[in-house]
Amino acid sequence: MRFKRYTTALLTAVAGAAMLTTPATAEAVTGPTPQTSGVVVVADLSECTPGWLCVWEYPNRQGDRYSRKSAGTMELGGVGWRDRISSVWNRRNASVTLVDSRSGVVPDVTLPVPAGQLIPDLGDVKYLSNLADWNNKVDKIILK
Ligand SMILES: [Ca+2]
Repeated sequence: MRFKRYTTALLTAVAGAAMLTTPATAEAVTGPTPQTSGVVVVADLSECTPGWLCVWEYPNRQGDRYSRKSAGTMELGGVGWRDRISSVWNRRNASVTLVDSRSGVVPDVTLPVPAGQLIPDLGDVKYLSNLADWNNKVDKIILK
């Protein structure tokens, strides 16, 4: 069983400027954003900046958050997020597709998430049958 780190929902950063302090080439942001000088404002990890896709390790936008803005494919295994996502908020202006990668000749299973959609709990979203759900299944996300 994988160890899940629980972080506080608080981080110290200038609200609204947190993403702006991230270099343009760094699309992924996990956990606390580096503190900017001078002002300390509480930002909430359960929030998601408009224009970004945000995912959380627990339902209802709790726990660690991972975010991305630009189009492309996020291979979650490389960043420690495979089979870990429980909550999704697509605040981009384009859809994303959650993918559970299957092996061999079994096709991947996908779940489209339209622009603007919040899924508080992937455990409430059926996976293939009524016997399973999407909680902790996502291996890859395709951002259009
Ligand atoms: Ca999976």
